[in-house]
Amino acid sequence: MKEKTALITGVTGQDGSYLAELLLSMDYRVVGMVRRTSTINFDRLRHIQDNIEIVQGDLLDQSSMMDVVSQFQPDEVYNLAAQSFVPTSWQQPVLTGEFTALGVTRILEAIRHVRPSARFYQASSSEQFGKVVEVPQKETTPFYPRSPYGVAKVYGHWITVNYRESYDMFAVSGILFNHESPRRGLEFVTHKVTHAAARIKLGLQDELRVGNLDARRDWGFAGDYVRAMWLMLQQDNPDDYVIATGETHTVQELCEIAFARVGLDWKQYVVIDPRYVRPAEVDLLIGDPSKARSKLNWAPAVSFYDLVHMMVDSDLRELQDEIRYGWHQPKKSTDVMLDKTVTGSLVKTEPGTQK
Ligand code: NAP
Ligand code: G4F
Repeated sequence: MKEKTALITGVTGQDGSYLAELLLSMDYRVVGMVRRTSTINFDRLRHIQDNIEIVQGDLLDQSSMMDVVSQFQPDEVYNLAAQSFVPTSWQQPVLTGEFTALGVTRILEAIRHVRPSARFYQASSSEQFGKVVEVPQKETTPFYPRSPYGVAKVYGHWITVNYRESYDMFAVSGILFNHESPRRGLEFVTHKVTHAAARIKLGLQDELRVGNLDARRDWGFAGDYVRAMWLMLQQDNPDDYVIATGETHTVQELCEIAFARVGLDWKQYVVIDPRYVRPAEVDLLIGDPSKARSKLNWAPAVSFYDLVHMMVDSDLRELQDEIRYGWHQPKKSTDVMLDKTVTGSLVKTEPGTQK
């Protein structure tokens, strides 16, 4: 008999898979909530799929949330499910609000009515800081979101605080800065760049089209960040924490390191494509993780440089396997597929001259 049961929404995502691994290693009973899809999307869970229990549910559907919580009576609930890609939030702002904002209230309501003793983790985001009013950003920095996604996450954050204060629930928000891994979706800039560098090295692609090379992010490794989620639920009192490395890097630096890893000069391959420039940009994110360091005893183990190398190496290995085993169409990202439909002029970058 396992001592604790954890319910993870968004278990098929990047963080869900790392968190499930971590909890299994600590002998939890792990229940993953998945929504119905027309094809199976358990790629990130393949190595642990026999050790977790899967249940169907959807953040859009209140009764499914109630049923899942009632059936499994979890001790800990990690709400990682969301529409998590910022550009999509301008194309689908209402759906983003339904998943990423109201979805949080639905799961909090399910816990309040069915299992009020469960400890709840909400996946808040550094996107909430948006057009930053303080550098570095910490727990007390005011929010100024810059996308429908950021706005939805601010709602999710405050509804979590509100349920904690209104109903005395153990509900916390982790304000996590960008975290990446070889399991990151291919549309996010880190994986887009490392995958393209590997594809170009192998002759599968000629160029990489990106948006704003000057944007700065505080990038860490997802495996380190899920440990912080778990630590937040083990404290005596519920509280919110910034999780970050405390370092910031530009998208251009990301390109330099990734292409250098495969022996290429990024300037020869990277093209600025206005289609990837956002209607409102978050220019600079850098977190101050002091509170997490002192109260949770948490610190990241993987540096930005090692993270980029880890991702490039993994992409190269995977693509080489795909070629070796005769998959004549190695994996392409959505962006590479979409690039075919681009119209309008494209500008080759000159370092330092991009917008
Ligand atoms: P991800 O890879 O995009 O995973 C999102 C997960 O949510 C997937 O499992 C997805 O299921 C699920 N989902 C989406 N809509 C759903 C719905 N209506 N009902 C049930 N499940 C649904 O995201 P991630 O990078 O792991 O991030 C995890 C969470 O942390 C997200 O809430 C994200 O917004 C937040 N966050 C991420 C970062 C970061 O840098 N990674 C930073 C701060 C906060 P499918 O597989 O079916 O699509
Ligand atoms: O990798 P990104 O798409 O991540 P973004 O927008 O920072 O959001 C991620 O981190 C958040 C935490 O801060 C999460 F809450 C959220 O769910 C998600 O995981 O873009 C990073 C930066 C942006 O400034 C973007 O404008 O890279 C810039 N960028 C430049 N060219 C690009 C591209 N981003 C993408 N996705 N694709 C490009 O071609």
